[in-house]
Amino acid sequence: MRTDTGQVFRLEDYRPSSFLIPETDLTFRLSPDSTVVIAKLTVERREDAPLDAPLVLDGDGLALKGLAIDGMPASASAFVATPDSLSIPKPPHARRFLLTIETELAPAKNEALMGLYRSNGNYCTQCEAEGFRRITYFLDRPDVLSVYTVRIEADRKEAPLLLSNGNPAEAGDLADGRHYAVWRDPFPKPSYLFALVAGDLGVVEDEFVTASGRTVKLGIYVEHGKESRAAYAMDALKRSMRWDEETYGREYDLDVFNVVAVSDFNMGAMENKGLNIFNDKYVLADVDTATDTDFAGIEAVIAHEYFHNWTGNRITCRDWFQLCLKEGLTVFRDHEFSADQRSRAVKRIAEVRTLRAHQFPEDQGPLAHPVRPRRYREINNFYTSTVYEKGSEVVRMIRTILGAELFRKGMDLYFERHDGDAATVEDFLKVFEDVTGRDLSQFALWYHQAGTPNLTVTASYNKEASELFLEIEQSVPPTPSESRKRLMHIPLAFGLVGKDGQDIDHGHVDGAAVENGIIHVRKRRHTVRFSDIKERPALSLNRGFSAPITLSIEQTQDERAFLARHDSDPFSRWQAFNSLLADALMVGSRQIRGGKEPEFSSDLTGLAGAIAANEALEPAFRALALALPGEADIARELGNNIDPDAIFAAREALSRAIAKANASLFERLFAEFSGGNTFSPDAASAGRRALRNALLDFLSTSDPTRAAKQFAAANNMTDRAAALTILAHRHAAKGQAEEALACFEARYRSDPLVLDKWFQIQAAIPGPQSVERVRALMRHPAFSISNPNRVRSVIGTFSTANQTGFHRPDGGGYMLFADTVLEIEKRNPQVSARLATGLRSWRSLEPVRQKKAREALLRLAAEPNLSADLRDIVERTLA
Ligand code: B3K
Ligand code: ZN
Repeated sequence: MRTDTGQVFRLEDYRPSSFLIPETDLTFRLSPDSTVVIAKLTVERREDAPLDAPLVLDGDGLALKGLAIDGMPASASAFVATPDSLSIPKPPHARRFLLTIETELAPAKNEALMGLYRSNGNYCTQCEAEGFRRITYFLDRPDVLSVYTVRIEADRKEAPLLLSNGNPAEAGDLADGRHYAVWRDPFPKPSYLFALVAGDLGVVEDEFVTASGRTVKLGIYVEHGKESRAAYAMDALKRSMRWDEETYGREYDLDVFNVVAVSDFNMGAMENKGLNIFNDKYVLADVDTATDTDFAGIEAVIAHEYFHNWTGNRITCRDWFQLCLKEGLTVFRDHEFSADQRSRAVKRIAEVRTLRAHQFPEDQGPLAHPVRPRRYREINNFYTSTVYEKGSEVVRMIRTILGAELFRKGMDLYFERHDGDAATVEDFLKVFEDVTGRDLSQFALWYHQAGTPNLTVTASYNKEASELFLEIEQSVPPTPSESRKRLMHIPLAFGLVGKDGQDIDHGHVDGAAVENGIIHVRKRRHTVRFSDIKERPALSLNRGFSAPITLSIEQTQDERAFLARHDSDPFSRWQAFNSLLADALMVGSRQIRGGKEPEFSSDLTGLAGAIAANEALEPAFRALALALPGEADIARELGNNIDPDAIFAAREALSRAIAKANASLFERLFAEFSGGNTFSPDAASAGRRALRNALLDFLSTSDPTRAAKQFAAANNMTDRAAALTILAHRHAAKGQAEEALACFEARYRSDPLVLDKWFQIQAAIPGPQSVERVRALMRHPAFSISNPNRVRSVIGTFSTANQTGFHRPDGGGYMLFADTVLEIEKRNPQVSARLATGLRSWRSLEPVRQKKAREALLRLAAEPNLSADLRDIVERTLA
């Protein structure tokens, strides 16, 4: 494990490398405990680099076994090798020379899951961001692009399958039951995109004919016996390939495209050129084992990694500060893909919910950073919601500002101009400036400035003059190390909704640039005057969530209820109702803290019923609308002095109130949406299941019998898991929950991926007992502290989705959390650091919990020899 050196990397320190490696030739002699890697690197001095420039290659925990320069063994005085670097102070003067480097690895002992490691007896790799240096010494930086030839040798029995990037070139037998395969990737790529897989896996094969008529062989590799569970992923892959051709004119470029599913993986998946490696959670699905959310997740991640082939691989990043260049853009592309495949409105609402749940607290807490950070200590800690999700929102705003046509023109220019490059955010913005002639420098602040901007809007209507005035004021709150903020360009989509629910045509406007239904806020204050407005309209602002901001606006409950019923923009319609629910919950939680019973208006509970019953709305939308804001959402809205128990109680009370007010309606709708139809994972069917399960949750607040029935009769995992969650969380009659949990466990005992749902459901059971419950789950035979999926299911769920348990006032949750983080830290720093972000909002807690949370953080900080990953998170969280 690399411990912290305290080194800070700065964007302004970027310098091109003095040396390049145009060709990389790797040989792997695989064995679990001593794999030999022979790297033949063609090194080239950059034309403008000085002759006396030393060559310093990156390493991480490496053991050098041999070094030759131009075929001659290097003398001991010619180089300095440490586990973390290989320096050649006086490299040959020739422009090009050949380095032959031999290293030896023990993949079976690699628990960090970076570099070459073992998962379920198979060999696999993960190199982004800096894992390649755990395989061999290299210029392990994304602006050094190389053409790779990879030869893999392994025992034929242990590893009949040998895969790497690019196209297969050669294969054959060797002595002693071993065999080999050679792969060649003609596209120059950075080392982080290198991949190798060797092992014994089943495969699902298919073909895709590209728009220009080339046939691509597709393969998805999974554990033997799970092939049928890869069918949906294959279908999603083919749809992604077609979509990228149709939407962006991007064709796939190799003869083969392989996806491998592994069970030990630090994140979701990895876009290695031609050989994507996936967490099996994002590949395996069928009716019996996967929920609708799982199916949607697989579709999105398959698409995301595939889309990286152009946005990430063909055009990569100059340095890791530019991470959003590939990630934000590729998230935007996968969001649009899912919107096209499913319901655009529902997808947009789901995106915003995710952004608010993850990115907003990041932006508003100690770990806030710009979409393009300027400094980092550990790059692994910057694969954040800000880089990904806010990064995607920024690209979306570019499209909103430019319009779809010019956006596409800019993207075409980006691909044309930068194919084969390691590019920057400036390069990306420049293509849009060039196709439009616009100056995007103010807009570029979205990349450079952290923090969630706020717009305060005040409306006044003058009936005599038929005029509506909007006063708009922008502010960007200070964030760590950025106290002064500059004014941003915020595209605010809006509508004025008349009494009949129709948008009012706002012909005459002055005060700020208003075009195509968008107010372009660029100054601190704007006054927008609409004339010829005959009646006071309802204001629908930030339609479609056109900008990732918070809005402060005085709006009556009636006005919001009106928008919830009539707004033509589905996002704003959802938003209007959701904000009514959030307000009610905030008031309710204050009442509870004041020792009162919370009260909810019949207007609100009635509106919930009206939405549930509105057949003009798609079921998935109705389900989303009925989902109460989460406990963490309410905490974020409240901002400080948070008491999670009060929020929880308010939420429970509102659930009961809505259920009670709509009992017979919900019962009728529940029956209407029940039906023994055969399962299909399509979005419309999933929407119907979502609505029915939302209704079931309400109905179960008084009587969990229906949930028990559904659990027993379910013909798909969505309904089964929903029923089990209700039984376990809603204090079902004694024994009912235990019985269902035992039944689920027995059924899926041998399938850890499915058992994760069982872990998650239990780790999220609210209440003070959950600390002990989670400790017990961690002793379950199926739990493993070295498997990231298990860790995320148990301790990850506990710390992010169990507010009352994790934030137990005596600090018991934090103690368990700190113990576990340290336990994982010894094996896998990346996972421990990610987990540790679960305490980032500690300052917004009420004083008693705040003190306990701080103690847990201080305990982590006091630990000697922390990894760079964890120390970085802990120190920034405490700062
Ligand atoms: N690019 C990878 C993420 C790698 C994370 C390294 N710590 C997956 C993705 O975003 O597609
Ligand atoms: Zn990505």
